[in-house]
Amino acid sequence: MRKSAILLVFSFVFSMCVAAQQPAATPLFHFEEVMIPVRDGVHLQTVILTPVNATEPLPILLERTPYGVPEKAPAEMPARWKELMQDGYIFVIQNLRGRFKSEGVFNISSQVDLTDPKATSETTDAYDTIDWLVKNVKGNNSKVGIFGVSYDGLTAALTLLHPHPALKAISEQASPVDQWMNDDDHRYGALRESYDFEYAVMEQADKNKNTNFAFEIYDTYEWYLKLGPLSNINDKYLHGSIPYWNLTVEHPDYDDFWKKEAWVRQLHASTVPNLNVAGFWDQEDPWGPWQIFRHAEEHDPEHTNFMVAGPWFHGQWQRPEAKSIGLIPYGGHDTAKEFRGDLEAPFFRYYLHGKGKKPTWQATTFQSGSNRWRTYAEWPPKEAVATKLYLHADGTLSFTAPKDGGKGGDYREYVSDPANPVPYRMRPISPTYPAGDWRTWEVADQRFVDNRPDVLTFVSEPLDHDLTVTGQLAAKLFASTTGTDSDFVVKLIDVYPQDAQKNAWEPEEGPKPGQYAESLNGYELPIAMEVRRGRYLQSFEHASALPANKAVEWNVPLRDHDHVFLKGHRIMVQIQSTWFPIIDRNPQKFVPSIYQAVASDYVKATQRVYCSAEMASYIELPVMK
Ligand code: PG9
Repeated sequence: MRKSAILLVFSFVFSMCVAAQQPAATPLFHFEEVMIPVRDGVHLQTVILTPVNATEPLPILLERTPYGVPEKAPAEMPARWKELMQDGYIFVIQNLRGRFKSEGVFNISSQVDLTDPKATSETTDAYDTIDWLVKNVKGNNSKVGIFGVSYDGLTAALTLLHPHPALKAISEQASPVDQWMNDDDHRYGALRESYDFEYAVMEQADKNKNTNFAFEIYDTYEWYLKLGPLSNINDKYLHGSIPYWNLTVEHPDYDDFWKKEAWVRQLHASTVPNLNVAGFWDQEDPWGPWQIFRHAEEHDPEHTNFMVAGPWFHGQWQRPEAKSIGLIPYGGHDTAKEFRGDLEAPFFRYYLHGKGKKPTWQATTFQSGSNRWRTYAEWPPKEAVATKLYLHADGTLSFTAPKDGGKGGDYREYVSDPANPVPYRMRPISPTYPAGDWRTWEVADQRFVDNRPDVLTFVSEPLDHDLTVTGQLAAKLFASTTGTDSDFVVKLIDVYPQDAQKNAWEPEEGPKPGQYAESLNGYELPIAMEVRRGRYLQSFEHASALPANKAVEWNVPLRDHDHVFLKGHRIMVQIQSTWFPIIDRNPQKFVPSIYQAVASDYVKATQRVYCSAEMASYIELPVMK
């Protein structure tokens, strides 16, 4: 396998390392690199950036990353620090154990055992690092904050389990919490094939760099299809060389390994003030921050647990600007600058500088559709009423329950063929990280699958008023399969009117290739999408076969959202049984472990979704009154 370094993968981390094109007149930071010792004698490579113009002791803002620390001080202020630097911080960035010059072994799975005094983890490494920093960094005010996005958010969040007394504020942003249940690697046990495999290679193929797997075919849809059964990943390519992939394969079910990895199960209180941040269209970790928020809510007498969410892709709020996602504009707002200036900086100012005011809200969102910031005294807001949007057999959607003998019969059906799976985004599907199209796939116009016979579409009449949906969404299906295992994918979609973008037909500068295809007219914007895997409907711990040809109930959680379906828009639901290669193909025949399935196990199945009075299928929407 050819390995090549990726330079721009996590640009929110690296922008500060490499952004400088023109040297500033005076340096902004003193740069120091140290090796910080932790309890088992391992030393962690750490960079300390102290503002040259500091006039008083400053708090430390720590970031712990597997992706590499800066090699020199930034010559220009990184965009993501600008708002923070109005208050002044000493920035400290550390490579996790086993990455780059940090000693020890890197584990992608974050197991934390606080009962074993000898065990080390990202929780203990952070604790020991903070202890060292407050004692050794010149000019610090003995207060530390920790923050970061994604893996860096995870390492921030893990400090909640045993915070150092000097740790006064955390902002975990897009942290995963349980990689079997959701986020990067699985969805309720269904493997996120392309992500899990490509990420494990990226972080474990070479300690000293981030490695892109060298696909010999550009369209990874074709590559994964040709790959065949999952066992071929090790047999043909990795040969057991990537520990995290081996662990994934060895633990198909929700066993003790994954339960220990699910660190959030140990969190039952708000232990340190924490600003949780989530993206509604986060293509990697949309779920974890909400779980951290909910677990900390179990005991939060001081009200120090906060939630911020917006219509962002993974980490978009830390980009230099965020005025749109894909083709969807944010109504003139630069939501990244507004997030940092009005939410993140004041949060750290209050807890680390002792200035300003504590947030009065529990949740703040940038609501999509209406494009405005909203604050909520509690989440989910009490005003939201669970409302059922029913699927009808004639392909319509409405708030009226189906009646017996309704138009179109009792069900709709399609044939799901693992040899011809539905792509999760328009082909060609480039390798996950190197190209930018991965970031915005969750807002891709779903018209690209409209004509497939294995995708069911249900659509409402145009709305006669705005419909605001705030809180947790879910789908409940009655569905059957002729197979003995199966997946159901549910997509809730906001369909724009045909004249949404009035000038799209006559662009001022003249039509460009592809321009009409990119119009918002009739756009099918996914609001929520999720998959459930039949073998785990009864139990996550013990996979079991589905009864063939029998309708069973499928609960498909669709996460937290805050969206306004505008007047004139229509609501659509799409249902399908493959979503490839983001989700591996279900053989549709029950086998004890899909990692051991052979090619002949992958069979066609006929899927039925029921829409009768007895077996009504619906989406549950938290509608704001
Ligand atoms: N989503 C990535 C990740 C986080 C934590 C564990 C594994 C992967 C990331 O962007 O860092």
